[in-house]
Amino acid sequence: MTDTLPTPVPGGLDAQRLREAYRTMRTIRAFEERLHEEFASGDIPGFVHLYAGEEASATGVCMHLDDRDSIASTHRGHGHCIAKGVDVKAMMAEIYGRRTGACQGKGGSMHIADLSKGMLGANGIVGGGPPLICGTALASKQQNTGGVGVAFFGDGASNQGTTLESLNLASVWGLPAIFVAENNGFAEATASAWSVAADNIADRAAGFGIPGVIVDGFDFFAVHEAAGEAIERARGGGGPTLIEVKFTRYYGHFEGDQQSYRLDEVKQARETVDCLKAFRSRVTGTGLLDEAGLESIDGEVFALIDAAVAEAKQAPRPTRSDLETDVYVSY
Ligand SMILES: Cc1ncc(C[n+]2csc(CCOP(=O)(O)OP(=O)(O)O)c2C)c(N)n1
Repeated sequence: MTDTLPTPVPGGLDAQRLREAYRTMRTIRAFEERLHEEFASGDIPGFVHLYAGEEASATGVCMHLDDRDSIASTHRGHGHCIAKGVDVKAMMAEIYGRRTGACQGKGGSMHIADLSKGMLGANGIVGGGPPLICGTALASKQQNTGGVGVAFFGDGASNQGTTLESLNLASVWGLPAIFVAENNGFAEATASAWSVAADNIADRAAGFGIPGVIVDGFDFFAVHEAAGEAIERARGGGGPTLIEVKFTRYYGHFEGDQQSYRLDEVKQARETVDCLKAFRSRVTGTGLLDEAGLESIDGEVFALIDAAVAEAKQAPRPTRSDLETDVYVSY
């Protein structure tokens, strides 16, 4: 297969960028599926919330971002971290609570951060991310860096005062901020159809005088296109956008959740609309990439995840004296 593409490329992406998109989504899926198995063995401390099923959102958005840009995440943050370029081995070690982890093993799954990558942190506080992004977007605007801030948050978080206040501030200050509402249908066991007072979260954008867009979260290309428009507008001084991404999460709210509140929607989604399957069929069907190339990416990703788990299990745990480091920041 050559890099000469015979058919129109979706989203204007060339073969290399398409491979990148696939690798990111595959890495997130493999990371999460492996954690699902490993968590059951009891070696991983704390809570783990998996992002499997939602890969197209983090990937489609973060492919437009660079080092000037920052993102704020949620308790379901592994996918956002991977898509923003956080080292996968450091993430795995962090989740295992090891000293080699992204935060020296002190944060765990819900607090992975890497400021050098503009990843402000996974966040255990529902609705904690949007205010952070108003801060970084204001800084980008004042310093004229061209950078944007992206807040990912769930349907549950869309009802938090912090999120609504942030939408208002971002609008009145004309901030280069993008709000990505990841509506996976549930906040813990509460259906968004019951708890969100609007047909669509994106409809709320009108109340803040900003554009609101709804996208199919299983379709990487739809997310990529909507995010591209919003980010370009924000970089050009056009202010914030609210994007609602609709999909389903493949696992429970947290690992161990019995999921008695839902039926067979996951099985159906995996079979019919899965983002990786849809991506594969779109790019191979049009002759842009071939199956062999995608399978070799799969192999590389699985080897990376194997190595990440093996190294994390071998790595030392933080010591008692580590409790006293990284408490204060020196400027
Ligand atoms: C301020 C706050 N309230 C409640 C919780 C408990 N809690 C953790 S996750 C969660 C549900 C969040 O749902 P959503 O925002 O839709 O994200 P999802 O889990 O679906 O990705 C809740 C209520 C919390 N962590 N923080």
